[in-house]
Amino acid sequence: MNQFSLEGKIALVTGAAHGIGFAMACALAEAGAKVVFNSSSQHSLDLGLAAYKEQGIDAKGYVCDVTDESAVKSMVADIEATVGVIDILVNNAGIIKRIPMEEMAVEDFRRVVDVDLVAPYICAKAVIPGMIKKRHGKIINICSMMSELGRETVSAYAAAKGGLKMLTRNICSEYGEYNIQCNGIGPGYIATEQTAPLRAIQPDGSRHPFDKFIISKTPAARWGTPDDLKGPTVFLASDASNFVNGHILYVDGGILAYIGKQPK
Ligand code: NAP
Ligand code: GCO
Repeated sequence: MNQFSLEGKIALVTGAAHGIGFAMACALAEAGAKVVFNSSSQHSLDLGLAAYKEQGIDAKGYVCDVTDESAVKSMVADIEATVGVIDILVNNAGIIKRIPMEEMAVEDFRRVVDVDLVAPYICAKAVIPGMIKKRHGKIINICSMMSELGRETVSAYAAAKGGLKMLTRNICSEYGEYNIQCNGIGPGYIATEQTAPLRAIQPDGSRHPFDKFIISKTPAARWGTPDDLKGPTVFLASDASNFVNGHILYVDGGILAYIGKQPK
């Protein structure tokens, strides 16, 4: 028996038209799962559907704002009616606003917390009843380096991703007895749209100072790619992790283990 097989499983990956979510959803499909995803707009959904098709994956997509509880409930009800009860939820949709805390509007802070923390709660709440009935479920919350570390300008994001780490442990605590495992993945610095501003080539053609900073802070000496998240996602979605619960798996090229490059 292949403990990593996801044959017959149904996976909902939020915000998976592109970036990390897309790579994780492709990995789940490659392991045998039926993939369902959502986007925040029709335009992004259409691009996502075309991208899955190009990979030979028959994914089902919805336009759904994950912060809207009634929209999430309708999406989950439709998935259950047309595809089946969800076995795997990956809470991936997320945003960041890089603004010094004293300049940030409270509405911006609230929006980040809404998308990055409240929405994973809304989505988990919507799928847990089906998982309880099935006595099987895997919930994977996409956390961050900022679940452990702070840095200038990302107060709301760090607060939300730190909260998401604790929501992960709480879902594990509350629903572990129903054979539901809730774990987190904490990606390091991954080259996607979200981090593009931190890697932008400077007007004089040089690399962004933050880009150099990240390389020096990462023992692997590179940015991660969305594909680096594929194996960890399949592991946490599969029977191979049935006794792994409430854990955050950091996939960071070693950032959290490292004090940084010593001066020469
Ligand atoms: P990305 O390319 O910007 O993708 C973010 C996704 O979230 C998009 O698909 C977007 O939908 C979706 N989304 C945002 N707000 C939404 C809403 N209200 N409703 C529904 N969907 C929404 O970012 P990424 O780098 O792949 O990040 C994915 C996740 O990993 C995020 O949670 C992020 O915080 C986390 N993360 C990223 C890194 C990194 O270095 N890149 C590191 C650690 C953690 P659309 O399809 O409409 O665009
Ligand atoms: C930032 C980055 C991070 C990463 C990631 C780190 O501005 O510091 O965007 O937040 O996206 O979440 O794990």
